[in-house]
Amino acid sequence: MDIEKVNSMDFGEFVDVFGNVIERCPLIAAAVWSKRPFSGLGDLEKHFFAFIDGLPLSGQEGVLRCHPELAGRQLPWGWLTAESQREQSAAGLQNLGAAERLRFTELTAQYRTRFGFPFVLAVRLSDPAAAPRELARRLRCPPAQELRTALGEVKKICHLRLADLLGEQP
Ligand code: 2AL
Repeated sequence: MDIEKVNSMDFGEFVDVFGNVIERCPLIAAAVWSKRPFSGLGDLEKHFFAFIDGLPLSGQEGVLRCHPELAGRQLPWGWLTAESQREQSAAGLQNLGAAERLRFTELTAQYRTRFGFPFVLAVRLSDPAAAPRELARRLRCPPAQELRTALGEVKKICHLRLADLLGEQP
């Protein structure tokens, strides 16, 4: 799909196509539609990112809370969005050994308790061995810093999903 096609979309089509580039946040796509025309992928994603950056803290935490937990076990496919399902499956977290999986699940629970939102990582840019290490490292970060890191991961996921939709190299 090229950018002319994107610019020609009516509101409903745009939200249908881009409604999940930020996980479970079609409202953001609904707002971004007003910013067209877009000159390309970079311009389009800039508006998604600006919307997130402009949210109050409660809204930014809300965006993070819309993400499913990363699963180090057999995934409950039913409640994952198609994009999330593909990404988590490709990440191979379910291939972790039993002890690593248990540790990963424990750490994700600790992370949610500490920060109040789920651990978010752009898993397509990571590998199964790196994800638990990254989780353990980020668990020790100060909350304000971790919020910025987590939103950065949301933006990476958004970039990859937009690149897929536009048929571009990420
Ligand atoms: C996800 C997801 O659904 N896709 C991805 O790359 N990361 N979720 C998460 N909690 O990090």
